[in-house]
Amino acid sequence: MLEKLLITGAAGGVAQLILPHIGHLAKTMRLSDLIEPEEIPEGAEFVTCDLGSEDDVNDLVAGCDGIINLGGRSTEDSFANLLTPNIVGIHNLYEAARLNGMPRIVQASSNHAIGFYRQGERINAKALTRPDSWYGVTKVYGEAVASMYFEKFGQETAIIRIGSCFEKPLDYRMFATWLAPQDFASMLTRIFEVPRLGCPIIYGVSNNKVCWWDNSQVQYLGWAPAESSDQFSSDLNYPRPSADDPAAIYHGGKFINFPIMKTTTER
Ligand code: NAI
Ligand code: 15L
Repeated sequence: MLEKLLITGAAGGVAQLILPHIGHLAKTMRLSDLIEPEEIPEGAEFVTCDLGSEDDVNDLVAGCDGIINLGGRSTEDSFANLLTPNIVGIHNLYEAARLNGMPRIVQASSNHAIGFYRQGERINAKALTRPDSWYGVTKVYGEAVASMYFEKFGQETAIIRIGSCFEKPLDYRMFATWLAPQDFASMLTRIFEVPRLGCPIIYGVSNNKVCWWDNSQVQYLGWAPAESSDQFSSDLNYPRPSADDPAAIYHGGKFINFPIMKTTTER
């Protein structure tokens, strides 16, 4: 059991879904975000922290022996808006970890790091990245930073290419990409239990009937998802996307067609 587990992005959707299932991981929890979460488990502390502030992130990480990093922009945006949370923030987190005893890190990567693969292709952890958006590029960067800190310093990270972690699938494509919050929680349990983690890439997906991702490279974790999106097939009658819709062609679905977004601060 960990002494103190840090969870960034604690006010976000994924954190709020998994928190009820991961109380057993640590004696105490330190939650952090830009904004206060709706639910804070009893006994947990909350610290407001912008991942873009190197000093604040260093203070945040100090004293923690495990980190689940869920904070950041979680969808496509302009490069300017992605830069601080997803690029600078990752730098700050890994530097803070290096300077504070190298707690094991869980890094929330995304299927959008490999979004340009076609749905007919089943890929494993060795597949080259094929990001489908600037957001996906920031996730590839996060994976690269994790790899560099492992090779250089032995910093362990579980890189999770999360599919779609919601209470239930929200559209037709998510029947293939859905990750049940309970399965994410059981994966986290194994990640913090295994004596040696290394720096594996794990596809965060439940035991869905249709699935494009192969986790055979991480069998050593002893994780097997128990849930399946099939349980919703009689209730959720989402229309099947037409054959020329990216949601029917690519792993990353609609992200493939997102335009390059600009903010007023960019030309
Ligand atoms: P979310 O958008 O609901 O939560 C992200 C949280 O990060 C927010 O509460 C936000 O306030 C916080 N945040 C943003 N900028 C920050 C900054 N500069 N400093 C500190 N905190 C900041 O996202 P969600 O769905 O909870 O996702 C969590 C993580 O998992 C994200 O990294 C996302 O990219 C990743 N992910 C999620 C998937 C999903 O199905 N929900 C799929 C693939 C990846
Ligand atoms: C993600 O990376 C996003 O954070 C989430 O909101 C969903 O869009 C998910 O991917 C998905 O591909 O369904």
